[in-house]
Amino acid sequence: MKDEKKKSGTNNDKLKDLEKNRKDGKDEFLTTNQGVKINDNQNTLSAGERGPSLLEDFIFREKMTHFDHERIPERIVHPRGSGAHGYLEVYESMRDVTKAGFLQDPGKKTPVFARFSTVVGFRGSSDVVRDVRGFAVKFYTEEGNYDLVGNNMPVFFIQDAMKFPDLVHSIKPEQDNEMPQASAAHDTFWDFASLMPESMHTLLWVTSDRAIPRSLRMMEGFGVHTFRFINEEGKSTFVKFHWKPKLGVHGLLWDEAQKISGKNPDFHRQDLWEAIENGNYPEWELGVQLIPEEDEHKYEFDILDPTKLIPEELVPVQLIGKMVLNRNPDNFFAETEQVAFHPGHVVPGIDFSNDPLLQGRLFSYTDTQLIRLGGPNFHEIPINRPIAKSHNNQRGGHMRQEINVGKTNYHPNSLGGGCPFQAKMKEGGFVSHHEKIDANKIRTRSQSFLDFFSQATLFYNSQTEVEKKHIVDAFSFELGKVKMVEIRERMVGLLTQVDQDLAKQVAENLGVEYPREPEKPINKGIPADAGPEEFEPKHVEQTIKSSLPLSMLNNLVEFVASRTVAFLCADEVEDDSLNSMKKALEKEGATVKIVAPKTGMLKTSGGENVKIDDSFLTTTSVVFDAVYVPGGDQSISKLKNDGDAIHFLNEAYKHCKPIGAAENGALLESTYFYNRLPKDQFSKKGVILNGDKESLPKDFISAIKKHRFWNREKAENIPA
Ligand code: HDD
Repeated sequence: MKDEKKKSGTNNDKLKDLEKNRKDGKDEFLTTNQGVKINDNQNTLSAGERGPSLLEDFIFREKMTHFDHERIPERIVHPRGSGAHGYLEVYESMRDVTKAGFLQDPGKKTPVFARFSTVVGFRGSSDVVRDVRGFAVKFYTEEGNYDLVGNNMPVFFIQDAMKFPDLVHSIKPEQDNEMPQASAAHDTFWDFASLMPESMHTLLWVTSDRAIPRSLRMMEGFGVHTFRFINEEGKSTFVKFHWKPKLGVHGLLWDEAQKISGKNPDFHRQDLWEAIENGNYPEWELGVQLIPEEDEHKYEFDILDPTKLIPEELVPVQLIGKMVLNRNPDNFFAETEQVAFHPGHVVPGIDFSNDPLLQGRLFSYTDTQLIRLGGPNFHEIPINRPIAKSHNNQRGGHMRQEINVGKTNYHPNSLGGGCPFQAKMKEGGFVSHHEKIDANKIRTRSQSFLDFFSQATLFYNSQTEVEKKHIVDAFSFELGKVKMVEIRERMVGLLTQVDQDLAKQVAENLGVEYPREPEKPINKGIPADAGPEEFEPKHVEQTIKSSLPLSMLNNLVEFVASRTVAFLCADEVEDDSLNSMKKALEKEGATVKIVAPKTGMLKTSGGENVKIDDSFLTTTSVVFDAVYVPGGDQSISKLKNDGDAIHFLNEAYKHCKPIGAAENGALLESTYFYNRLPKDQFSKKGVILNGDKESLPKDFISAIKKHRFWNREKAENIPA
């Protein structure tokens, strides 16, 4: 079954291309790398039974040497990631604005490999930390590889690549003691941030629940920078790229995320892998915001500034295709680890803008692959090689795979018939956009980049009250971990520039003084010889005060498929209430897991044997989307005496998850919330009790579609 699923994705040119490198040891002899069959893989060659090992043991030496060299340096940022294969299918031709071949024909499918990542944590850290998520897609187009190397947030911390090493040094574990792991909640990061007011907009995104996604399948992606589309006539149109997930954007709660980190640090990786294995293929629509060149200076922000987004109310997102991920990699290292992305991998029809962050990135990515993958031939690694033909005069270098024939490795040549030829533009040769530049060489920041706060305010204003509260909590947590009071105070000072209430609440939680007069922001990022007024941050009047797509909760997508529901059971669980709910949920595509006091099998009241998926020791409420308690007096009375079962329900309640129970919720009577909640409030708060075989599953499914019942958050103060 699984193999069939995997093969369903092989119908694409890149997967066929990878086929020649796939190796399967099934029914084969064990050999050395030189192909010599191995007779004994357990014992080293030694002088006598109890004597020393012999140096001549080439089999042992080869095995051990390879093992000693199995690791490569992890990515300096985005080291922990998960990848998958799939395709992009275009809805409509984009011919008017771009000549990019893969965007010309409706229905055209282009193979892709996508990799999602956290930024800060090491390769072995948890998936569910508060962080930006990388969202990188490699398109294997017929005109060469195109990489869209984006994030799940549309803005970035800094405006100029010159500051990137400082940003990353500050947010990574501190240099003296290498703590903390996978977290921005420490002094060096907030010291940097408090001196870098341009970070404010991105910090609002990072303190929102966008930074703790429920699933990699449930987050948006953004190209961040403004790029250019170029059409056949050479006309340029500015473009911003978006990925919109079919399942909508959903977050975890912070308390939940921290607990999942302990219980299942592979939470996102596993969710992506299982969704694909089970045929719930993740999908995103590719969207573009198109900005005619004439409109470059039309907005109150600079479209070259990567700390700004273009509100969708000003430039709507046009959906031009969909990406479906339908096949897991065969080998994590060969594919997900060795894939090398680069924003500079573009194809004719796509070009760069002068965004100073993007310009710096164009240098960094090849440079980093040289150290990470060990030399200049990383483009030959199967996952990186294009399906388009590639020929040039580059030769040699570590681990060269191609055997270039003939005499010539230079251009121009006559001995090789002048091959390979340069391609004219009409033959598909890449020609950079003819942008006129006539300028002095200077190091400065454009005046149009100096509004650091207005879009942070726009983002905050666009959130629901629940989302605002989570932002306050996140700032309070992050800054609460900062030891230097001055840093906390500086951050509160900066928050006053965004929203007074936000600043006040954070100040209160931190126990620092709330400045009566909003503090003048500190701007340390300017040249020493510039006049200070010149670089004073500005607040620019915004065209819109709030933007609907910026809130996750205002854009809820209701679905059940691939959500996981825990069934709390013990022996003598009642067959009917277990099976009818299970059937109803599975029909909707949900995954049901039987959770019981022990693992193994349990016996239903009807004498059936049911496999237990997890015990209270091996799982916890935080990894589920909803909980159901089937009926059966014996089963319920056993669970009533099990503190873990009661904690499971209390915690699910605290995290606002739907809870269903047969037989009027007898087990729930033992929870903290049951008697504190007026009975007529139950269903409004997502606790579904009353109902028969038909209505109970129906109501429970409707509750699951809502995902969470925010009306209970904090209100009942659950001690779980
Ligand atoms: Fe970067 C990796 C996304 C700014 C330098 N970056 C990397 C990855 C993603 C991004 C998704 C992981 C790719 C993968 O899965 O292998 N980076 C971004 C975005 C940025 C950004 C959306 C801002 C808009 N990055 C940025 C700057 C620089 C870099 C300003 C340096 C000037 N990024 C790198 C890097 C990495 C990288 C050091 C580390 C591993 C790699 O490239 O392959 O070169």
